[in-house]
Amino acid sequence: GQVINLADYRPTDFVLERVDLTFELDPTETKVETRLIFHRRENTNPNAPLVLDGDELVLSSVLFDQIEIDSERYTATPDSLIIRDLPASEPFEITITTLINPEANTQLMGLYRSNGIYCTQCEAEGFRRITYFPDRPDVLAVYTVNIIADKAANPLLLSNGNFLGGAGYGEGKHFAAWFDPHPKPSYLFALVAGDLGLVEDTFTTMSGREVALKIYVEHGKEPRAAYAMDALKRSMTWDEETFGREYDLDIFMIVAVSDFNMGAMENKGLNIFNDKYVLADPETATDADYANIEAIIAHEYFHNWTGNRITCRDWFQLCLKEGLTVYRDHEFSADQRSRAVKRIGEVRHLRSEQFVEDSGPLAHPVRPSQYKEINNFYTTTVYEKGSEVTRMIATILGKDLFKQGMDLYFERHDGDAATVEDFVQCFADVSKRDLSQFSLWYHQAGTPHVTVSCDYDATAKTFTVKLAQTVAPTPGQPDKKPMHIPLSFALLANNGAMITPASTSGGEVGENLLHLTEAEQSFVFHGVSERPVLSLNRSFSAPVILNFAQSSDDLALIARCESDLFSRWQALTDLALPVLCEGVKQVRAGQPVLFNDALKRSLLAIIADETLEPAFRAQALALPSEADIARELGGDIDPDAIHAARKAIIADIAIAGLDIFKGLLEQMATDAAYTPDAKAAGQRALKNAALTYVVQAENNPLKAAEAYAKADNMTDLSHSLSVLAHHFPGMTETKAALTDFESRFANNALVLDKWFSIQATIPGEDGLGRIKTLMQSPKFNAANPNRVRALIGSFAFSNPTGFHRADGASYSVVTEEILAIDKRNPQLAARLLTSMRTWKLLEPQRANKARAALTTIANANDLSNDVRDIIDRILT
Ligand code: HT7
Ligand code: ZN
Repeated sequence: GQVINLADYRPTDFVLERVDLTFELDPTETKVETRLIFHRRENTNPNAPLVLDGDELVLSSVLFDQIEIDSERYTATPDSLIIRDLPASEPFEITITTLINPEANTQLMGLYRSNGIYCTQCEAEGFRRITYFPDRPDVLAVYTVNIIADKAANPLLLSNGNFLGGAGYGEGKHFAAWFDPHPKPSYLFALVAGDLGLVEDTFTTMSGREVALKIYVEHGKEPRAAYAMDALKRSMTWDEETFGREYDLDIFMIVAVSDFNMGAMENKGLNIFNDKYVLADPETATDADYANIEAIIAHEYFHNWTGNRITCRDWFQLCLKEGLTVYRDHEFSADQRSRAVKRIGEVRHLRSEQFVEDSGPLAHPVRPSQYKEINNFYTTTVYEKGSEVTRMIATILGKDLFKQGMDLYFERHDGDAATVEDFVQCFADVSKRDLSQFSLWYHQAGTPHVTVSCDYDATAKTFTVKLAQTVAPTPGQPDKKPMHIPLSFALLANNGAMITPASTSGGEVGENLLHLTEAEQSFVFHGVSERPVLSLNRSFSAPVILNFAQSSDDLALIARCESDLFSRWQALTDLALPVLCEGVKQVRAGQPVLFNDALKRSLLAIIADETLEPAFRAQALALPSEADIARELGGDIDPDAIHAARKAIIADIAIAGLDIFKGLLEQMATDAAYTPDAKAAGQRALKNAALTYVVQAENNPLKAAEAYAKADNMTDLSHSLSVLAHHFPGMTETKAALTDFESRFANNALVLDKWFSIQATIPGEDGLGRIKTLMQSPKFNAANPNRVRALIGSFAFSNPTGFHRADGASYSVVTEEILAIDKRNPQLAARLLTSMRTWKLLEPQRANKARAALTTIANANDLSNDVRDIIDRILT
């Protein structure tokens, strides 16, 4: 594959004025007629040919101003159509007819069929699989779409924008016409046809316009779309209230399909969703599912302004829409739920995914400057770190200036295909701040490390905080410059009260905010009359790694007293990680796992504190994961030792706190009917966390089996099932529960995914045999991405002891499967392959086995561009 460079960007030679598409739908031979009106851009080469993108296309005909063109005037391959001898200035019309086979489209890019429904996925470069087109995000045009199809099989014919009309069309067929008045890039095009059930509502916008809201799902699933509809209306209200953004068409549609490569897609006026992120009811969806649905419905809706009204000039600017929109959906969820608990979840996710990406072979800047396969850049760096960068702008500027900057962005760039520089300039303009150093966050890959040391001078009453920042080299970026890092802080007195210093020197200090801008910088707080405890990076104001050897006493004080709940959780994590890492050493040395009481005391005090919300206490109980410990260790990883150490430490805490845990099991139980709100979900989370500890203290499946038997919602049911499966695999109670679950939900694909995933993550080397058996099960369906992610993805990403078996056997099986999947769905295969991005950090025996398996992939013939790109980067 060829490298695409940002530096090579230039506008197209031709300006596209309008697009008229006519689809004659057929499962295996769909005819697409594309009428395009162009004119040559001023001051460009008058002889330049028109170069259109294609991907696996079959051309049927090309017309110029409605007359068939001589074959010498154009060159067509499956991947491009080049037309020569075109007018120097006046507009002209090109009509192209292509033939495509939606049924055979297993990549799920372009027009494909999912369970008998025609649907499209055009981002990033899927439109070129439908027709020849200038398929790039800076080509914006107004679209008219005509859809002709068999009426009985496809009563529903949908596309972007507003419905123009429809009628019968010959024998057994009908047609519908749609017009989208908003100029858009091709990646936002969508078409859906088929037979679906409908859930309807309306929304009145802030200016009083009524918008029809329609969610289409498979027949019979309509009741499961009620929560998605509710989340949509709340999102629309929130965007009006928070960002002043009003919806701009008469209709907003969501279609849920069961085969989808990602979560959802923000096509203008016609979002297409993975049904996992639409369908929910208490019997089949967990609290986490509800929260994800709320977040993703919001995310796609928010794209209407950040992505659609203002789109990206080129795919290097992907974070312009994705990072910003993730920031917006994070803020939405924080406002709808508990802000602190939401932040803890975000940071856990950022560290476990993005920090890992940023320190390994796939590290890249939030705004990359080159790529080989754009599909591989829908990463946690672009999305989640991109969101953190936006959050830092908000932190540095403060709420009001941030709002002014966003308003200016919407005003200045509405209708544009914009760049990251355009975005940052809006904030520089409203704040009169020079944001050039800050912009390094977009351009430098790698997570900054900030080393912290403190010194209190009782005589001078000064407290000095010395900070030093470094960013490790990343692929293609050996040397890094110091960044602008906004660190929120508090100084705590021994009684937990906040100390306000008389003055501060050493650099810019805002309200509780240190602006670290130098490689090394000392901030001095004056007039501090007792030695304070420094709480740094409150609410995770900057996505950095702090190297700060705080004493257990100081951490315990923060865990007990900080008013910022995030920092209390962080202090607990900082108490736990050294204990867990030491435990790993002890296991590897064949010693018993022993640790001091500080962690236990702080943890039990927090979970017994009834003034704290249950959801927060549940987060505290979750302790760092095995992946968190591996990251902290940083190399020579032995997943078995990590698992054993963590298990021993949890068992010890479970025994010490058994009475508290048993009390919580009762206190958090309720007879009230299930509701998915954050408060009720928090109580279930704490109850279920307590259950996990109780069964480990008692080393007996009884309580989990009881919980399974009396569960009246999917959160409790799936949690008790995983406790049984993960802690008591093979036992009678576990087998009975797994069989019961399978038969109860045999006809519900999304719930069966949970059944696959729970079993795929049972720790231990038997995991491999288990997933091999499950892959043979008639219920496994390698063509369905959700099922593949539930089984193979869960095993590779979330079962460290099973996947990283010391004999390397799992690597061979998974890599073989990746090669098979690559033939059907390269995007899915490439994503699964990223599970091996940390192979070099494993202890040598496993690392060698991993390298051998990866080399098999690298040596395979006919790899997709997607997998080739990832394997080349992972292996170097
Ligand atoms: N903007 C959407 C990205 C997306 C996508 C990208 C590549 C291949 C398939 C895809 N489906 C959706 C989703 C979003 O971030 O909102
Ligand atoms: Zn998005």
